[in-house]
Amino acid sequence: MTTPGDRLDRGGYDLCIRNGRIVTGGRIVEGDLAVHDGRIAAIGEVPQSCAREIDAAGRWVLPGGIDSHCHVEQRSGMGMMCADDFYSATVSAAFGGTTTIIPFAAQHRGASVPEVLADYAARAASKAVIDYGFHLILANPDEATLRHDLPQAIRDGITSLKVYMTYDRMKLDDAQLLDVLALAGQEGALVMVHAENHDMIKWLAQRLLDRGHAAPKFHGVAHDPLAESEAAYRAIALARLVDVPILIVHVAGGDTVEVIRNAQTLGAKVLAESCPQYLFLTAQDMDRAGLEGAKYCCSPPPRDADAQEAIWRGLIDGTVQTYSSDHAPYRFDETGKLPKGEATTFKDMANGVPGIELRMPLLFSEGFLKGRIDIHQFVALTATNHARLYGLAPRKGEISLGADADIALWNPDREVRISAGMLHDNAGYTPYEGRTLRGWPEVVLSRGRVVIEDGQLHAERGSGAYLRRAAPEITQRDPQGAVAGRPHGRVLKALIGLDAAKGAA
Ligand code: DUC
Ligand code: ZN
Ligand code: ZN
Repeated sequence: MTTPGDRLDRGGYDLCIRNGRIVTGGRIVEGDLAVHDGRIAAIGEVPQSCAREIDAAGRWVLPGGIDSHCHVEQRSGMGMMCADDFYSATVSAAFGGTTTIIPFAAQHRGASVPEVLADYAARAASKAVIDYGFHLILANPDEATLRHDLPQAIRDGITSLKVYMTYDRMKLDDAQLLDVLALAGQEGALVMVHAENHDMIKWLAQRLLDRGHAAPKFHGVAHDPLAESEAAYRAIALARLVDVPILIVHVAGGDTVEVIRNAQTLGAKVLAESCPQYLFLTAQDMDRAGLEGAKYCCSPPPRDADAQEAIWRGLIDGTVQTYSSDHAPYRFDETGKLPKGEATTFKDMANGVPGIELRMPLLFSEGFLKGRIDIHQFVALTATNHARLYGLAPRKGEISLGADADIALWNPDREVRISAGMLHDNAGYTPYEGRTLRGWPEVVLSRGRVVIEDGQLHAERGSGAYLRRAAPEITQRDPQGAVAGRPHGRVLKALIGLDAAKGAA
């Protein structure tokens, strides 16, 4: 039980949140929380008065969310620029209860990793209003990158990378994936994989287009669930071959959840992420009049009600550890969804949906308040697990003494009818238009600063801080150096020279 003694500092505090329902360390504490110098300084009873007091009666006091998958000021694999910059994306995130984002610094072929990282760092520093780190998207794992640039980036705190198994401009073949995985294993980075079988999609898409099936709904047909589950299985096999953890991003299909669960049962270090679009949208949403369905096209695409149930089960039983937005905002015009106007086919349009602001409200309303998950699962899926997996714990993602005071006060009774006009991103539409959600993050703190209150932003452009991340916990090597579930793994690793990897026993 937290007592009045649970505090870092007995002096006057900068801010106190009073009478809230605080979720901390797997418990619910009814009481107060004090903030000092941007950090959580006391939890429980706070008898002192504070420079600023906030009454949280009837409110849940939760860690601010961490969105570990969002695309900001990024050119996509298809070459299109997304609609949000680091200002609009972080403002939108904060209004939705998120206080940390980890977007991507995206390498395209021909660009060097240091150039890419410097470019994203400069753009974010002058605009972000909440804290942020970066994953690196790696499209060109050549010798120089693998030997020098990538290890340097990882040591500089970019401790996770995303690789693609599809998209002509981004895709790595299996040998390249093995190179990246082996290097990540040596350096203690986590590899995130966009798992879709490129040739299956390309082959299906061409046959569909040849027959005149060009409408947005055919995006869902071309990106068959088997393309996803086959690639996930293959990515996991590649990762197991070199005994390196892997995280499958944006899991959409029920078969893919099953593939991941089976691998985990075998002892493989496989992690997974899913997103609102796979819980709250289906393929039917892409089947709307004209090109309207393009607003719901992302990759992998939303599937059906059975797949939604499978994703819920995966989130509930721990097969899927993180719930991210995969915010990929493209406007419904020639810059994104409609590059060829009325003649745009499903193959031409940018893939992605906006969701950075509604990610948490959707899960709070439809997951927590409707009883599918409890409040601790909500916190783990939206914040704590992201911090642990991406090297930000215990500073971020939890309410604990000494952690950054990144906090959201949720009013569980407030009903909000969703419309694009109330949101703060630049997509210009929302796939969740017209839905009514219950529960809303009314006050949001970032490092103790009140950044959202009374529906207003109170943070300066550029006041967010860059987060140099530690190694993800999962990438710490198994002390036995064995490949989980594969007894001959040690012999193989000795033969291929991976047993001498840094950090191995
Ligand atoms: N992959 C993503 O991660 N986001 C949007 C589209 C895509 O292909
Ligand atoms: Zn992806
Ligand atoms: Zn994405």
